[in-house]
Amino acid sequence: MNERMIPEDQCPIQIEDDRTGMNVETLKRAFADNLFYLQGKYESLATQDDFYMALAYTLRDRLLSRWLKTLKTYLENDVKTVYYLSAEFLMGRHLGNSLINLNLYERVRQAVEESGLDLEEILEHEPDPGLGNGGLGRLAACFLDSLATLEIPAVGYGIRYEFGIFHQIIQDGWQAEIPDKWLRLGNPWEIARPDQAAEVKFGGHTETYHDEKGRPRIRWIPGTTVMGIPYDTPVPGYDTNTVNPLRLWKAESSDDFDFSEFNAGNYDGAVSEKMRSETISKVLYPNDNTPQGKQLRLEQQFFFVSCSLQDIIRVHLMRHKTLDNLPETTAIQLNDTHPTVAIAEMMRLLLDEHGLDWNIAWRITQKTFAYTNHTLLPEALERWSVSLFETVLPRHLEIIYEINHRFLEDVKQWYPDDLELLSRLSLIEEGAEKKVRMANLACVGSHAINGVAALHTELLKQDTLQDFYKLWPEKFYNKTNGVTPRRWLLLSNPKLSELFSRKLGEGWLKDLDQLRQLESSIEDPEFRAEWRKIKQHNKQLMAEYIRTHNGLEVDPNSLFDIQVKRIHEYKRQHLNVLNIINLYNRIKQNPNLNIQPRTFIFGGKAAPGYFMAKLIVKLINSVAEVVNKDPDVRGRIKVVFLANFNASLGQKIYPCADLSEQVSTAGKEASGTGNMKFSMNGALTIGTLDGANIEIREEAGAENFFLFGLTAQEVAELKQQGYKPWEYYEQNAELKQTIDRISSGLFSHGDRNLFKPLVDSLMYNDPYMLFADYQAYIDCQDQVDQAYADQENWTKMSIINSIRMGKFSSDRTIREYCQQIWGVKPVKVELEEYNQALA
Ligand code: T68
Repeated sequence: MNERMIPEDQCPIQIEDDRTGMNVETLKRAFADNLFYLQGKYESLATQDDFYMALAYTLRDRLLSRWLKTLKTYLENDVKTVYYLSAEFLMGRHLGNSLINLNLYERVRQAVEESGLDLEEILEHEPDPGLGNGGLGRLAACFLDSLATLEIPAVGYGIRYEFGIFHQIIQDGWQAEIPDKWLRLGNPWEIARPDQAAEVKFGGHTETYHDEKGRPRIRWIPGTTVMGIPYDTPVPGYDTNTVNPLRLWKAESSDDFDFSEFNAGNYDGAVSEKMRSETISKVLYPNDNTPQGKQLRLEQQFFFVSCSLQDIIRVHLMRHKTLDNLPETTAIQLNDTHPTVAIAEMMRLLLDEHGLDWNIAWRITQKTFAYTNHTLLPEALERWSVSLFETVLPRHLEIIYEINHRFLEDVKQWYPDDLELLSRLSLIEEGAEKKVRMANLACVGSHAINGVAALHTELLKQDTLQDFYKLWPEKFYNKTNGVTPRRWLLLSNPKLSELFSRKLGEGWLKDLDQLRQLESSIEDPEFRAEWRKIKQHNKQLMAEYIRTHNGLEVDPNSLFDIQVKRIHEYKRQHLNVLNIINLYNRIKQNPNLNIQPRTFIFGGKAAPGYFMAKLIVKLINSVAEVVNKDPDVRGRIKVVFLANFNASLGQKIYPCADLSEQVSTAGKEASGTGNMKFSMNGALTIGTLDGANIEIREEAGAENFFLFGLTAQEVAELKQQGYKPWEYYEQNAELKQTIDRISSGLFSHGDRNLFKPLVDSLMYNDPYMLFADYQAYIDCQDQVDQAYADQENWTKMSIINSIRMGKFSSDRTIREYCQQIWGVKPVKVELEEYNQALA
């Protein structure tokens, strides 16, 4: 029969279409087709990179029907949407995640195998998109996964950095940085949407004029304009049809190049403006927890904020005639203060571009925005110099002054006579150089303010943001962080996940509390044996990784003691090192010392301009060099630094840990999220009462957690009294010996100066109180050693840690944001019938 004659209601859509089909045969065909037509390669000449690209396109095709249907559903139903504004998204590799979330892992493995290839090897060829520094960027990525999984209409907005976080290599023990060319192969996951470009203004000046009704208005005459081109990446939920967009903006010049210059023969001048515009989205600033007050950074922040707000308003106006009801369709979350200029930009758009009056515009703004704080370190709070602000964003500075004026007038009414309070609350910091306080702007312009763990929120209320808490206690919320169990268990630890699913079915993946049903298995020796076998398997994989990457043999039966996170003094990697040196000293004094063999593993990047952090990297590697080759140690302790810690390396590390090091000075780590990933994968924690450690210990039970150190309050009190680190050194023989060994040049080929800055900082200042916590930490490590000797009991504690971590699924966190802050509800996405049949 001729196909054209079939009536439309019996549409002959090829159910097993090469772009949607989910069976092995179709997947194989699609893979071969993409290799030929998109990569332009014969199989015989294709590289692993080509195979990766072909497979990525195969998966992207299967996301597209869901993605477009999701968008259509949202538009048709005029749903309230969450817009998550973040300067960073550390998404991790997409391919494995898409396989998991579309439930295609096994079928694609088979299809690839039948094509004569190895899926695991292909997965390793995806560049890890490193568009973030650490916890804050990765949190944004976990949130997007949970939002899609919970079927919440949501868009992530950020910057499409051409270079992400640098690639770290170790040379002679030092960190060296290499640019991250993650777009080198092309990016198969993104779709450019130049038709939805936005124009962003910079610099220039403002002027007053009168509108058609004779009202005075302000106009911004910019010095330059830049185009923002959106690139969309699909974010699929797990086991649902929802696919939300991550929309990242690339900066391009608004004119191709200057033809008059070009025609006059000035070729360089003709392209220079274009190059300057494109610099804006060129590179991610590699600092975590320390702001860089550079003009380009402010330009980056404003660039993506302005593009995103124009986009949000455009979409709202497609369905509504007015912006008065914006808060009913729109919730905007500010991921730290990095996007906080959005409050001024929203006011500018409403006032200057859409002609609203101040009071209405301000009500809309406050009801739309919410702010998450991620740090307690005072030096990490962003403050922009007023003069820089005036140069880059003259109109926004005027608006901020006006917000401040009106706000301080209110405060004067509520608290007459308190001038100190007024100066602390002001959006402008007075002094030699005036500064705009971004956290204050975020607090004033938002209806909700949250910390990321219970202790952190308490400290914000009592300390960092206490004045705002006094004004508006009802604005404050705690939202303890979480991580997605899809990436951090199912994808990272397939063997453990298989065990969970065999015992419980697959419900735990969307309801992590279900793992608690395994409490009854803890006493089952067979279950424990299986648990140990899985951990052993994961440790073996890591031992192989270390052999290939570090050229070092480690014993998979030794205790894997791991600290991976950004290198920062407050995170105290050097406290961990002091314990290693102390243990080394003890072994040297008694070569027959009876200890459990341990492998100390470190990983993490130091900000390139952070001297002390880089010196800590060097110290770790220098101690490793001495310890690893000393015959007296006889392999009982080994020290490993894994270069270039990132999301994909994390997926290999968390599952193999026995012990997770979470040793920050109490009151300094806002939450931590690595602590959650380790615990879920069955590591025990040695940690302080800091950030989310406190809540992890509550869930796991105090008896299953190695606690040490001062509390946040004790830290504050000791500082108040006058902390004298040298007294600890003088009174503690082991500590003295440890420090003296560093100073003696033992770890620096006799160079007594190399580590002097680090030693001096500890001896005479010790801002993070390593010496005060030293003995407690050493004693606690001795307890770990003894506990590990009893393998049956250790296994019980490991199981308990893992199965009681339900609270730390980012699904729980996102549900709380949805209900308490955003007021958004799930929206079901139904696929067309012919696609449903495929699922
Ligand atoms: C982290 N912050 C917190 N900041 O340190 C961590 N900062 O406790 C918390 O768990 C995590 O956020 C998620 O809430 C960061 O990662 C940065 O990376 C950063 C980047 C730029 C400027 C300042």
